[in-house]
Amino acid sequence: MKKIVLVQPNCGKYDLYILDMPLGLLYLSRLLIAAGYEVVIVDQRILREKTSEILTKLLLDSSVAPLWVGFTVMTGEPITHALALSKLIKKISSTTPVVWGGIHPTILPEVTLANPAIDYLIKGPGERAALLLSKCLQEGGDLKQIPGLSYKQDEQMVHLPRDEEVSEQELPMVPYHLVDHSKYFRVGFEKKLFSIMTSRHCPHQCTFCYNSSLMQKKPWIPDSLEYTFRHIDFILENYSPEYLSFIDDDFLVDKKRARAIFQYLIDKKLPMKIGLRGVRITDLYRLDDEFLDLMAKANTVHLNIGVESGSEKILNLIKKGSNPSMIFEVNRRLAKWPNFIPLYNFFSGIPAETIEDIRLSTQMILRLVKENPYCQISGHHQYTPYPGNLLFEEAVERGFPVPSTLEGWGKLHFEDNAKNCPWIDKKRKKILDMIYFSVYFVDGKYDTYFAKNNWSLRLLKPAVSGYKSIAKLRLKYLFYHFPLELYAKDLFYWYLYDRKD
Ligand code: B12
Repeated sequence: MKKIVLVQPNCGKYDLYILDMPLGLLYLSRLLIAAGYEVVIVDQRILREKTSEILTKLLLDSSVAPLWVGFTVMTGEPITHALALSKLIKKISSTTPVVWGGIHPTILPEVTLANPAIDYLIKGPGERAALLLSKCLQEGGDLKQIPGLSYKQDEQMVHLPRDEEVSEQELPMVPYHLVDHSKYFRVGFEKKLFSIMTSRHCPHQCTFCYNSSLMQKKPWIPDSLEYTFRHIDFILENYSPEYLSFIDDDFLVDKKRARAIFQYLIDKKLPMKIGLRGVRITDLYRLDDEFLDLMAKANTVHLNIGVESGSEKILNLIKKGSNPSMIFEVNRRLAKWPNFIPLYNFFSGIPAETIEDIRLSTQMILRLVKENPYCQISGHHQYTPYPGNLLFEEAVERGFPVPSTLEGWGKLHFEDNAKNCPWIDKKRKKILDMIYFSVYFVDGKYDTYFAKNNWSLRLLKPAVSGYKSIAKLRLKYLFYHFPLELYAKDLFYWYLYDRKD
């Protein structure tokens, strides 16, 4: 039977701290495997510089040359890596079809397919489409029958409407065995970390999120409880993880359903810890103590919460549905359960934001860590206009230079995108760069994550503790002069990441 190679490209500096399982590729493989195709997943974040060599070997293997090579691609740096590897494939074997899927090709099919290294792309859910495409490429057939497919014909592009979401119950179990799960980690988390998804999409309409885009706008689709329990059991029985990370966009939409899942986990009586990647302040606000108790009993540790801003004006503008007093109240309540580690995410730099709004965010950060010693600030990122959502249109009106090529989209970095936003002047950019760095030092992150299992980082502990007070002062006064630590950071990343590229 034919072989299909699926590639997870590098994501960026993120890969030094977080390597999540490539669920997009694993989900995609289900029907392919059931139909008898051999699927090989190549994860560049793990293989690093060996990736090109391995792809070359796979392409030149004359006994089973791949039927096609697929890439899963998010906007930003993953594009650069996926494109370089796609070009390599075309160079070695110009007849092997290169197929892109995932969020970026879904939202911007035209500019993606315009690149000569890409033959096909699939928009939206890929399971059925990938199987139909494989059959067409192997046996011939009508490409027009493949939902979500975009392809080139007579120098024109054809874009077919995307597939409906497939019900999980109708699909085979995710073939997790295709990856070596011991390689996936989050710095400072339990070693045997496993990702699981139990629902798709989100019922809310935050204007900066892909869920507000016309391409993605879908109702929230939960897996049935029966299927979710079967899915959890399958993972527990085969992989016995020490940590289960629920990557759902919004895990607490349906309180009754979430309660049943927590109760199921409690009944299992396992030491395994739980992390929730998508939790909203508005959901937590309506939970009573009894529910939070249940979550704690289920060993829930990390709650990844998009706070976004400390300014009520900005929260209203981005349609978050929360407000600062709600945020403070939720934080104080969560502090009553020492095993909860709320991870708060912020971002800054949308056109309507003033210095005063930024100050409200940094003041909020300082107050959150003061009122809850267990909470951590995951990051204060720089607003990156990801295409397709409502806020993107506004950024374009305000002069955001929309990249016209795939290479251009690959140059967007959420760490320092302020430089691409014409409404952000030099001084504000310096402030945002400083905040981006300082927030990593205002909480217990260094001790609990970075220095936990690393003796060389433990040696730096006195310096890091000393810097904590400076970081807090920087945030309090938005003091951005003498940015010596930023030079040190650049050197650190150059040594660990850029040097190797
Ligand atoms: C896990 C995750 C990550 C992981 C890495 C993901 C990975 N593959 O390893 C990490 C933590 C590194 C990460 C980082 C970031 N992420 Co992220 N992440 C996610 C998350 C929560 C889940 C992805 C996932 O596994 N989904 C489950 C699978 C089953 O769904 P899927 O990927 O869509 O796959 C289906 C289809 O798309 C298609 N498909 C997918 N790949 C392919 C390939 C082929 C060939 C084909 C045919 C089809 C196909 O078929 C699949 C099955 O139906 C999504 C949100 C979400 N719910 O998707 C955000 C999301 C992808 N992330 C997002 C963002 C913005 C980021 C960050 C910038 C956030 C930040 N500030 O931290 C960084 C950026 C990293 C970078 N340098 O670019 C945005 C992407 C927006 C965009 N336009 O790209 C999303 C959509 C979240 C959001 N709400 O906006 N992320």
